[in-house]
Amino acid sequence: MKKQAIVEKILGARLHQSPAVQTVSVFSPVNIALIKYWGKRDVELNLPVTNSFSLALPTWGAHTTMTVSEQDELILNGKIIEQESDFYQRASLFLNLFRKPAVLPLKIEIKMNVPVGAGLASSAAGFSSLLLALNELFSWNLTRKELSILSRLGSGSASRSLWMGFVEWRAGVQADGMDSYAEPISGYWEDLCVGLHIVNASEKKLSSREAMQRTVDGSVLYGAWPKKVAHDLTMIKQAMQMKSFSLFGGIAESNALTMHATMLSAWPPVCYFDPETIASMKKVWALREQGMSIFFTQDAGPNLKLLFLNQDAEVIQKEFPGLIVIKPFDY
Ligand code: 2P0
Repeated sequence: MKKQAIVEKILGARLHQSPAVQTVSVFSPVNIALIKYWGKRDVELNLPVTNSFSLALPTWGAHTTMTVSEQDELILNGKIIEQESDFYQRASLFLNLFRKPAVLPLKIEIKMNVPVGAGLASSAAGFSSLLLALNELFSWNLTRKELSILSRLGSGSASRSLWMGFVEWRAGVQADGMDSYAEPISGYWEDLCVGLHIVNASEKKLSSREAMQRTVDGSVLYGAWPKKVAHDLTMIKQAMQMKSFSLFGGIAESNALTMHATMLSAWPPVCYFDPETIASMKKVWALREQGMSIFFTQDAGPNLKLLFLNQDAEVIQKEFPGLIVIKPFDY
């Protein structure tokens, strides 16, 4: 198994250490991709076809407590997760990579303050928090780069959830993915706001993992995606450095729409738009026509993340009742 080989390569003899403490608590933020990760060059190792670029939401994410216990137990927002569920299975497979030679029973309590499985990056925060917790429990002292590589084995986007602010995950070229990890990108943007516009908080029916693969396998438009990402990545970093918000927001929105276009052209088609998603997009476009600087991005779910500057926050909150306004650099 390729994943196990990576874990052994990075942890070496540390893999057989006993826990240094009995319980730890950690936090990982969710990260919103502005230039998306969509498509894998290696499915088992979650190695991406392209780089991606994200922004962390500092106080939103997974608060995870891990305790050495009598038996495995996974509790999400106060609810015991059944062993048969996809989430339990994925988490368990991930944890077992690090529990050698025998499985050390763990009680894991995750408190997630964003809706789970609704395209709000809960898996990124969840898996990175599991790895951060293991790192502390066993006192492995892993570097951020190593944490990023290992979090990726749980969920690709988790590789970006180890920093605040802007982050770029480099696709890398090596077959073992030792050069595929994320790094922080300097750029402080005090006025930048992200608005979580939740139109439907229920769990999606089609996982992003499956949707991504279906797109790579069957979308005639997917061939254009890597070129689009390369262009958008260069441009958005320039826009960030120049603090040109209209350029920045426009690139993010265009990148998200192009990703969804590749999904729509897959067969069977993948569609994460609800009627309310489209209505909200149209509202954003209408506001722009009226001169307001507002853009959106959308992931593998019907909810929108609005991008705007602090000076417009009050007006935008009135236009989108219930909007959760987050200042990514105010922490
Ligand atoms: C992203 N998404 O860049 C993109 C945009 C969804 C849309 O990363 O299979 O849960 O675990 O590597 O990380 C969601 O995919 O997928 C995702 P796996 P993941 O945020």
